[in-house]
Amino acid sequence: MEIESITLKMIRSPLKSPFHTHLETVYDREAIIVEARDKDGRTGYGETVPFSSPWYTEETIKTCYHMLEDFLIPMTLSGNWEHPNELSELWKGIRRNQMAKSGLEQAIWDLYAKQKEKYLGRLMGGKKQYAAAGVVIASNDRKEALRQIETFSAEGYKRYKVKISPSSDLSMLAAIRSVYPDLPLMADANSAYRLDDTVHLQKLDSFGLQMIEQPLGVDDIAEHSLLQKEIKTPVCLDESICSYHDAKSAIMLGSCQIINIKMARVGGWSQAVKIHDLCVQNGIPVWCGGMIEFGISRAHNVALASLEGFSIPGDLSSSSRYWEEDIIEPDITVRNGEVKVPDSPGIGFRINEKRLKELTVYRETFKAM
Ligand code: OSB
Ligand code: MG
Repeated sequence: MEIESITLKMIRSPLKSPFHTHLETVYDREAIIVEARDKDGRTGYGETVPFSSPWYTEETIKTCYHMLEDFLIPMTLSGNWEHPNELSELWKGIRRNQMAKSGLEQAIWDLYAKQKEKYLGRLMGGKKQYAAAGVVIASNDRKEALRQIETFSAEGYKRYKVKISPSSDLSMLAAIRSVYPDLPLMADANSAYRLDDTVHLQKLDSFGLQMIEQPLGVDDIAEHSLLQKEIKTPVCLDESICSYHDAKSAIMLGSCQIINIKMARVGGWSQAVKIHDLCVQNGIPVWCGGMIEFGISRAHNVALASLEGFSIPGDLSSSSRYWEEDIIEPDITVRNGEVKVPDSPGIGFRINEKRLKELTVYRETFKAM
């Protein structure tokens, strides 16, 4: 594959409302849009989605920019490769830095799919016409959380995820269950508990949660296996799964019953699909996790969620959940709890160039020699 140039656009936008977790409250979002162009002027788009500070993973917008500018882009423009499938191998000398790799790999896959005139999701083996959508309630205020559930239920979301921590979990879940006894509900702990909290976590079994996401350490696999044996609620791993090897270890040890696949956290499309296939072989249902991202990343997620193993609704909320105006057209919209999977070439959405330009604070183009 020949790539003429790669452009990085740093974008910034406030969220419509603050996103609260026990680790951080996010008010503004930055991202690096990656544009890969071929000699015929076709452009593929990717989105690099770390946060501005390293509270969720170790990567940040600046570390990603550094990795892209100084290593990944020069290697890709000068490297000897034919197919986007070979990028993981080309980049294997660069340890981790999954989110930086993911944004660039996405742009190249989108370009490749556009060259082949195929929808990217289909090219990756996706067959679904609709992807089931869930939404995240991220407020520490119980009244506000209930208000959000009521607002979002107009779109018929098929799964509601609430952020929890030891100080607020029981009161928050009891408040939600008293109003919505049958709501498809799950809880995301973002690593707020220790194995010593097992007795406390057993109390959450009575809330009929679909799962508890990442209760223990961000890089733990072994202790989750011990915890899963003591609680009835299925454990789902998020932060702990950064590679195929992590997923394999978690499955071997029985550390979880469900895996959240975030393309950005595992280094892009090829790794995400490999983990998906492993989970399907082992009977582990997966769902597509979100990163409070802009539309380009969400479009890649919709394509990923069109694969058969994504049998649980993902973090695929509508553009209007976070943004006054998104950078893609049309918006991502959720109807009756589903996003229609597009079928036009590449990511299947156009770019809202005017909005993208408004949000761009810095841009740089790298050309092949
Ligand atoms: O743990 O899944 C998480 C957002 C930022 C960082 C971590 C997480 C999240 C979410 C997804 O919960 C929210 C979304 O994109 O809708
Ligand atoms: Mg999570």
